[in-house]
Amino acid sequence: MFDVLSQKLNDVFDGLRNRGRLTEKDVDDALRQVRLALLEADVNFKVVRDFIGRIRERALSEEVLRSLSPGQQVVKATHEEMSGILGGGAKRLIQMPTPPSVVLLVGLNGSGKTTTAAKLAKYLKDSNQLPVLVAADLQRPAAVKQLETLGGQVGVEVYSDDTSDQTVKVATDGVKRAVGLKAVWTLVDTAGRFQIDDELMVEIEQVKAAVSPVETLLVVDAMTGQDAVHVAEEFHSRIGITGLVLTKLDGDARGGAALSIVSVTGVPIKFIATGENMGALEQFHPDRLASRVLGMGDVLTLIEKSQSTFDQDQAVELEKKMRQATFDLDDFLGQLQQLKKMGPMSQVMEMIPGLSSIKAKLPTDTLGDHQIKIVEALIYSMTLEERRRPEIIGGSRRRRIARGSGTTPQDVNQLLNQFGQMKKLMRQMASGKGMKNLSRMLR
Ligand SMILES: Nc1nc2c(ncn2[C@@H]2O[C@H](COP(=O)(O)OP(=O)(O)OP(=O)(O)O)[C@@H](O)[C@H]2O)c(=O)[nH]1
Ligand SMILES: [Mg+2]
Repeated sequence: MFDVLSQKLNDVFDGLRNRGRLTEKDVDDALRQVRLALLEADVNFKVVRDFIGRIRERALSEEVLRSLSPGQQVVKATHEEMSGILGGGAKRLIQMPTPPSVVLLVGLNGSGKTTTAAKLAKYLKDSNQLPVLVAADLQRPAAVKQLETLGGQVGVEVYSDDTSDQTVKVATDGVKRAVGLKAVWTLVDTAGRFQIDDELMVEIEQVKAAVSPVETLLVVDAMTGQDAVHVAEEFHSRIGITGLVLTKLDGDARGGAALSIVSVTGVPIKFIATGENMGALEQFHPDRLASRVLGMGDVLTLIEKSQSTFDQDQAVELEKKMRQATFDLDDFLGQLQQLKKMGPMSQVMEMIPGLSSIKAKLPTDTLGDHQIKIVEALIYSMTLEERRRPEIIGGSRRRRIARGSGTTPQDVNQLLNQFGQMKKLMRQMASGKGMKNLSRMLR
């Protein structure tokens, strides 16, 4: 997410951080580069102008210039200002005192409404708030089927009515169904259009009047850059939206939409979507996104993701094995599979402080998904006995494993060596000498 922008800002700030003192010229040179990087990322020019102005003022204050680490202070000011233009604190979904709260999903064709509706259903269901999905897109013949399939995947009921061609009726019946099921949320998926047209707006207005949604979420494709900002302005002035969902931030979106849309429309981003799978929806936290863009990592989201994917009992069991140094290749395989569930490695790495800038410098796919696949293939080609006691793997077993996994005996060796080192480290950690060795390794 925002790779190019993030890389450029990191380069500018690395230059600043390393300086003991800053002059007005240093600040202006750095801000000129920040300004260019933002404009190249397709951020609205007015937003950039105000943003740079505010950072300049803060950076040139006595307080910053005379501090011990002026470079750090400028980075801090940039982080705060960036969180600010992204909307400040996180904005949760508004909920009605009497359920079900209705959420209407609107947006242009292909922006990701149907996918987002299903992801949101999963998100709410996972936090124990029963949702019902309503298939109110009667324009595209396959739309109802698509929502039913996705609803099936996430285990949420989908209300549809193939006898009706009245969007308003389907939506209101859907809400009734949710009442009957004592659901907490009703998520209404609506039809998209290729561009904003009157017919679309009138239909949404009618549905809105009929079901009184507490939230009208506009789903926008972040890849469309500045256009996304215009679309949001139009929708907002016509029907009034309460929140935004930015989708496809995993693609090569330059980030401009995210960084301009809140300032321009005054509507908060509530969720961001970073992939096609049903888990790829996050509540939006402006400060965390600013950290990611500025290469400071996003530890909080990483922890939340790992908490939702890692099984607590399994973690306790693993810790015991590590302490007793009985952790074997089979356990290792299990760990890798859990890690994979958190999303593509490139996204996971972005959230680790310091790694996002290293990532850009690594040859593609070191530590990546491809690497994990090779390790998996190697372990799958081993017998259970070999996974438990890798020391029995000699020359002929090594050749067999390499053949079975489409790798070379050297790859087998490499894995065994790395695993051996890892075990040694675990044993040392268990005996208390670990931290010293670990810090030596990391140096
Ligand atoms: N990479 C990526 N793809 C996404 C994301 N969200 C949606 N998509 C894909 O975008 C395409 C369109 O998504 P839909 O959910 O069908 O979009 P829609 O707005 O409902 O489309 P219409 O109903 O035709 O207007 C699908 O192929 C989705 O898988 C995302 O966050 N990342
Ligand atoms: Mg759709």
